[in-house]
Parts: sequence; C-alpha cells; structure tokens
Amino acid sequence: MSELLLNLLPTSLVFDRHRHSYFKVGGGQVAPRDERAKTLVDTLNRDGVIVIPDFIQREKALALGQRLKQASDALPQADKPRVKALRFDDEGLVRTLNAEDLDPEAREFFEDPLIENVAKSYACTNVVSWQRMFEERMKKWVIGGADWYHIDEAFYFKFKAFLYLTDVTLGTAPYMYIKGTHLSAPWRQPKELQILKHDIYGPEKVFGNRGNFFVTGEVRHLTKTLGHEVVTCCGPAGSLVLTDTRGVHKATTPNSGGRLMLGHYFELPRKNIWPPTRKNSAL
Ligand SMILES: O=C(O)CCC(=O)C(=O)O
Ligand SMILES: [Fe+2]
Repeated sequence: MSELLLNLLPTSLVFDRHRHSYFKVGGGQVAPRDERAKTLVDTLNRDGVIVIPDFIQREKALALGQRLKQASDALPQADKPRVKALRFDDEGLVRTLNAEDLDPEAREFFEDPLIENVAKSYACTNVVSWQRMFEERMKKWVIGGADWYHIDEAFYFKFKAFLYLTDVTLGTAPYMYIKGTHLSAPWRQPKELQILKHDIYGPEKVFGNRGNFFVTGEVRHLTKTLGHEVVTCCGPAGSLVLTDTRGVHKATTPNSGGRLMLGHYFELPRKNIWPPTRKNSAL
C-alpha cells in the first residue's frame, strides 16, 4: 500500500470491515465452553471489560503476591534467559516476565482453561498466550506511562487478563476502562489511521506521535457527549479483570498504596496480520 493511497483511503470503508475480516484471519472463534464462559464473552462483546471479584480466594491471592514479590526482588535485572525482572524505575513499575516459572500457583493462573477459552471465543482460535507477567506498581505518586487514557492498538489484537494480588481500591492503582469504546465507531477512525500510519512509516513520516493517547476533551466527548460509562476496576485480592485493550483505558497512579498483579496477555502473532496485505486480508 503506497503512502499516498493510505492517506486517501476512505477510512469508513476500510475500518468498518475490520473486525470481521480480522477474526477470519485468526481462524474463526471457538464456542464458549459453558454458560459462564458465554456470559463473559457476551459481556466483553458489549463492554470490552469485566471484573470478577472472587476469581480466586483472597487469602490465597495475597499469599501468592507476597511469594512472587520476594522471588522477583531477588532476581537481577536479567536472571535466566526466561525469567527476567524488568525494572522501570522512573515509572515505579517492575515487570517479571515468564512469572509462571516462579510459582506453581502463578502457573495455574496462566494455564487457566476458562480464561483461555474466553480469549479464543471472544477473539479467535489463533490467539496465543503471549506474555505472562508479575507486575508490581508499589511506588506511591510515581506517574507511569499508561496513566493517561489510551488504546494499545488499532488493529493488532490484545486480550488481557489481570489477577489482582493485593486489594485494589481507588487509591491503589485500579485499571480503568471506558465501556464500549472497543467497538468500531466514527471517532476511532482518525485515531486508527494515525496509529496505522505511524506503525508503517514511523514518527518522522506522520509528523508526530503514534496518536493512541487521548486528551481531556476527547475523553469528555466519549463520556459526556457519547455517553460511554467509565469503569474503575476495584476489587479485593483474587479479583480477575478481563479486557480488550483496543478500547480506551488507563492505569492509575498509586496514591494510598501499591498494587501487585499477574498480567496474562493473549495476542494474535503480529506476523499473521502485519503488515496488512491482501494475503492476510486484515484490512
Ligand atoms: O496497569 C494497568 O492498570 C493497565 C496498564 C495498561 O494500559 C495496559 O495493560 O494496557
Ligand atoms: Fe494499555
């Protein structure tokens, strides 16, 4: 696709077809395995986010959080090739990759059959378990890069499952989501086009940033004018958040205390859809 053509594309024509053709590339969808999975998938289709407060027992989750924190603290920046603690000190964030190797209960979460089934029913058969992290956001008042509303991707799929390992309240870094913003809509089109151009041509060609962040006026438009509801995903340790991060969402700067969680990302491998061509027909 030439740059000129990309700029001239009638965006509604391209993007309205996107959801359908994208999931076709992904091998179709599997059926929800039971009524519970079906309810979760239906809710995700409508809202893009769901919180299940008692996915695992609170005490078990708290204990797992403490064990993982100890294990992660003991890791150097890059320990073994697989298990790595990535410390983003300026954002007050530590991400330990492949956290399933640190604790059998963490592995149990990453291999949970219900979550995998929901990912494959909501998205598509070919999504894979892509990133398995223990995430620490313990530093109060340290602002992180994801603390403003944004969408992760325009076309590339990310389905995320967060298991809270501390009690998450308004002051302890809840995940926030603007319901229904994962669905195709005219307001998404300029954003999607900017992200697409940025990902293909790089920042110097699009004269600016990736365009996936939202300023206050844009958020107001979504919530006040279009009536999308903001959900602040609080819950005790053991709560599970399932979310499609193509919708508008953000992290929250911790102010009264920190948050520990497991983060499981499912993705359709980028090579299957990227760059968009006639063959993979993602566009
Ligand atoms: O840490 C969070 O609450 C969410 C961060 C975020 O933006 C993401 O995982 O896509
Ligand atoms: Fe994000």
